[in-house]
Amino acid sequence: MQPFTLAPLGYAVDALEPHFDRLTMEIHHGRHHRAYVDNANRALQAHPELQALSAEALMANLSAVPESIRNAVRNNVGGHLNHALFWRLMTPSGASAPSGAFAAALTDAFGSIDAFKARFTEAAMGRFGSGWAWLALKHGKLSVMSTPNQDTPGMDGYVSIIGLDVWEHAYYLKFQNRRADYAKTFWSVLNWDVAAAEWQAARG
Ligand code: MN3
Repeated sequence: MQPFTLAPLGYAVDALEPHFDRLTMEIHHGRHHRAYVDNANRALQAHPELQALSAEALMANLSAVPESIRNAVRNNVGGHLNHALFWRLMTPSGASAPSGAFAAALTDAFGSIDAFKARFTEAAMGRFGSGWAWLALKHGKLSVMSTPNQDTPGMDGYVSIIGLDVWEHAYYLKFQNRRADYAKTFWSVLNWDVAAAEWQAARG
């Protein structure tokens, strides 16, 4: 709940080396994510009536947020939510491939795990400019999508399961303009146990 706080990564900043580098993780978590948290709290400071709401609830009903702070909430509460999931998804040493019911659900929805990965990568590459690629769930159905900026799948009633940040700040230091290499490397750091747990939780 509010005020929003920046949770520690839960693992060392260099834990995802050699795939995702230490400096990018330091700056991305410690500065970019912190800025979303600070800006979200600042925007909501003068609106006690909104302070009982979770980040998810705010994003799901932005039209209830006063216009004067709506964009700040959209960008910064969205940024906070998206990044909080992203760090969790990359927790080191989990499963490197999906299994069980989650693997079956992915195969049902996309034909195969490889086909799912190809669709997800396509979403990451197809997002022009800054945004996110997603695996998301709505009414029990898995979909791949992308969102611009810090928009969340939750704005359209979806629950985020797997998200990949495709802002340049997420990859430029190590990969420069090579978003495709970055997106491919994501599969080396994704913890499929966490993704499966997100899917289970989203199914309720
Ligand atoms: Mn980011």
